[in-house]
Amino acid sequence: MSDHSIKPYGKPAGGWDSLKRSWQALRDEGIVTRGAKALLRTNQSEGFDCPGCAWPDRNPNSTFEFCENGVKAVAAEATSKRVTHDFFFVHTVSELARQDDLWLEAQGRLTEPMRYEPSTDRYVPVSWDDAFELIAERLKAIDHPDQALFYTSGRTSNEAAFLYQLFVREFGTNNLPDCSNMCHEASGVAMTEQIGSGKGSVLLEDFEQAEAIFIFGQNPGTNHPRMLGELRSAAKRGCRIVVFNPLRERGLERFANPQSPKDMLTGSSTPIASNYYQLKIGGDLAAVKGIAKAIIEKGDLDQDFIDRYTHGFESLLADIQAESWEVIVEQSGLTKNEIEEAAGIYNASKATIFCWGMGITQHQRSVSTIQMLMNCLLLKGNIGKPGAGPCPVRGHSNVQGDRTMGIYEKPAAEFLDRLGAEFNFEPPRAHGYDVVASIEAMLAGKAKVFFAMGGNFAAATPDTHRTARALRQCDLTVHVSTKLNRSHLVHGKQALILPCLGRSEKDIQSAGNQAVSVEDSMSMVHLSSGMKNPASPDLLSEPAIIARLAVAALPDTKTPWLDLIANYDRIRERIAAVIPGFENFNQRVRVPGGFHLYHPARQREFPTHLMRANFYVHALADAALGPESELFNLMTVRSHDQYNTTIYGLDDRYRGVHGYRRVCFICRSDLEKLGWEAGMLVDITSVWHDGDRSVQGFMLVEYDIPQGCLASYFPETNPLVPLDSFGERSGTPTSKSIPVRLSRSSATTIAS
Ligand SMILES: Nc1nc2c(c(=O)[nH]1)N[C@H]1C(S)=C(S)[C@@H](COP(=O)(O)OP(=O)(O)OC[C@H]3O[C@@H](n4cnc5c(=O)[nH]c(N)nc54)[C@H](O)[C@@H]3O)O[C@H]1N2
Ligand SMILES: Nc1nc2c(c(=O)[nH]1)N[C@H]1C(S)=C(S)[C@@H](COP(=O)(O)OP(=O)(O)OC[C@H]3O[C@@H](n4cnc5c(=O)[nH]c(N)nc54)[C@H](O)[C@@H]3O)O[C@H]1N2
Ligand SMILES: [Mo]
Repeated sequence: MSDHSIKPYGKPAGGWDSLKRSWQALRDEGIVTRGAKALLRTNQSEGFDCPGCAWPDRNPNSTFEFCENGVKAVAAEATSKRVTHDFFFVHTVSELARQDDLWLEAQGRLTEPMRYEPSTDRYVPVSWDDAFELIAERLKAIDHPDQALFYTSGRTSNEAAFLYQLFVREFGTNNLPDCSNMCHEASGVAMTEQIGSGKGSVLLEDFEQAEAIFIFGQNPGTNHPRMLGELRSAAKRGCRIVVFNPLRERGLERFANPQSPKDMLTGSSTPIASNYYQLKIGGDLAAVKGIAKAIIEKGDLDQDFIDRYTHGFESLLADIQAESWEVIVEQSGLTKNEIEEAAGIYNASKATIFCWGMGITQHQRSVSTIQMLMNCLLLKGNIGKPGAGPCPVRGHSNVQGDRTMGIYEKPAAEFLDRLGAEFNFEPPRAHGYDVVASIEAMLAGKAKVFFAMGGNFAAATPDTHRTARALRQCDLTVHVSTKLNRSHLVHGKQALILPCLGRSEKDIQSAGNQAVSVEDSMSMVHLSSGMKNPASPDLLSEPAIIARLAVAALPDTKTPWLDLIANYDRIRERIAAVIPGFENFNQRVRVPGGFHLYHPARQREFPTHLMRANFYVHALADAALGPESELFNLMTVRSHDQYNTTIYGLDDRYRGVHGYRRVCFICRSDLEKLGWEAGMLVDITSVWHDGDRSVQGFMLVEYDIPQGCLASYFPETNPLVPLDSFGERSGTPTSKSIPVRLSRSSATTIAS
């Protein structure tokens, strides 16, 4: 059990503590032997894809790749604990709603379909057929298909995602909000305009050849621990690793590889970052523009690449030359020397990878920032050559694949043409709602049925109280889920919980055991087949849930739904017919390790309107918060013991926090300025045009973070993110830059 303490972590990331914590996760879930066996089959050519992050597998035939947080994700799914109808009989929904997210998660796997019964405020058992009938009825009762919303979280397999979007479009809407809208949306928008593809172009082998790797706004030690293995090897061979992050993240400083016998037995470890730049929150646009300026002023451009492959260089040049260093320094929070030093490393490297995560994508100007990152890469021809290119590091294990399969509220016309031709229907053409627009539509009474394929919409989204009001106004909310979560308790007038199989479980359909496929962050597509017995005999697979719902809800469908799910090869044949790049899908996906989806930029092809890579000019706007402001800028991040809204424990080991989640990281000089002490409890209030929003009783933790910047955990701080504060053109909630003020809390104890 965790103690309650704050003590800086002096050890490298990884190491024995990582093994200890993994063992504890297995023990807590009561699965020491079974879980360990399941893990050995994670990310193997014959096993299942780790439900953790989207970082690619090194070698599908090698011994298993250990990852502490992968163990936690698998253990959470493989748990021996169960939520049965007895559980729901004992607890009313109002009672459950008073429990915290850690408790909800700890109750175990959902086991049978449940329907909310308002007269007793309880979930009661319902048969699968009745559940599908109820959804079909509610869908028929709305005036227009656009009054229904169909959310997806990125664990959904390619096969399930493809069927899901097909069902939704046959039903008649493009309302397919998904977790991407809150995640890497800006990367897709920015890169599609610039290089004609929204995906990263690098492969793992590029990490072996890069001379420099720049990491912007990403915390791989916690969120992509297997990436540290690549960074360790790169650092060992002299590759420069340059980090831009307001926080000192332990995993980016030093790493002891739990898979290296030498590291483990001798206690040795490897420094990761060669240079660490603690810029201001949201300072990246200015910092990267500064790097571009320094390169243009003093460095070597790849003029041949610029002439042959790009468009817009002259305008970029003029804009960057005119930019003032004072503004760059002011807005980035870095000195000119620091920026020039980073530019010097970039300039000297013949092959550079830029990685980025949520620290870049969850801001108002994320699209501009990513386009500036891409400008910088293009200036030196760092794309389409070994060891170089953009690497947006995706989150959920199949979030990239879900988009490829058509989970998108703004589908391309060609995609709809092909889908309609293959399935003999006329898909709707009007764009649908993204996540924020979905919440607004529910609030305005324009959307009345909310269906979620996975995820935890009520907790992951911004403006928690408003979102709750939105969901409660719905006629029906439905969640296809593996574990109990907040979204089951913040429900519509009618509500269903539909429990499904997890990745690690056998999926048996009439043609036998089925495998699904996923696409990782580097566009590798491979099979995933579970081998554990399902958590309950009453679970259905996600594809089966969609197919049976489609049969109930689409009386005129010409799609042979039940035939498709009898054997998932049939779904893959249809995917091959509709989605370019999936030709011979069934054969290619069975090659161990799968196959790589063609990425045009690797061949220096840029399918934009001019068939060239585009430079984009972005002015530095005035700083959102001036130096004299009383307000702080708050970023909401993940702790080491959580998977998004799934809370595994109360520790954030690498940041030295044990036993608490309601903490707020602040620097020494801000504490002194306020005359406050670490350990004091504060309320955090976000200040926005439509009024204040507050969360109470957060403990101040002194941390190495720039002045004026604060950090706290998500989802506890989601009530602070205003619904209409989202990224330009990405629509992504600005959960990494919330203007807040702190005040002494009237709370006397900190909630754990
Ligand atoms: N164990 C575990 N693994 C996960 C997840 C999880 O919750 N737990 N979530 C998955 C998902 S869906 C995703 S999207 C990824 C998320 O993985 P990350 O992108 O690493 O997400 P965050 O924890 O939000 O951390 C973002 C980092 O950005 C920094 N940052 C914040 N604001 C700024 C800024 O303005 N500029 C810069 N340069 N840095 C900034 C923060 O200090 C932090 O280090 O991880 C995936 N993997
Ligand atoms: N303030 C703030 N908010 C954020 C973020 C942030 O950094 N700060 N990050 C954003 C990001 S990057 C993301 S991706 C979103 C995440 O948003 P979501 O994807 O909606 O949330 P998760 O917490 O990943 O969803 C967890 C739930 O998924 C269900 N689940 C797990 N496995 C499966 C499965 O195999 N099938 C099905 N059907 N269900 C399953 C379980 O019931 C579990 O409770 O949150 C966003 N919200
Ligand atoms: Mo994400």
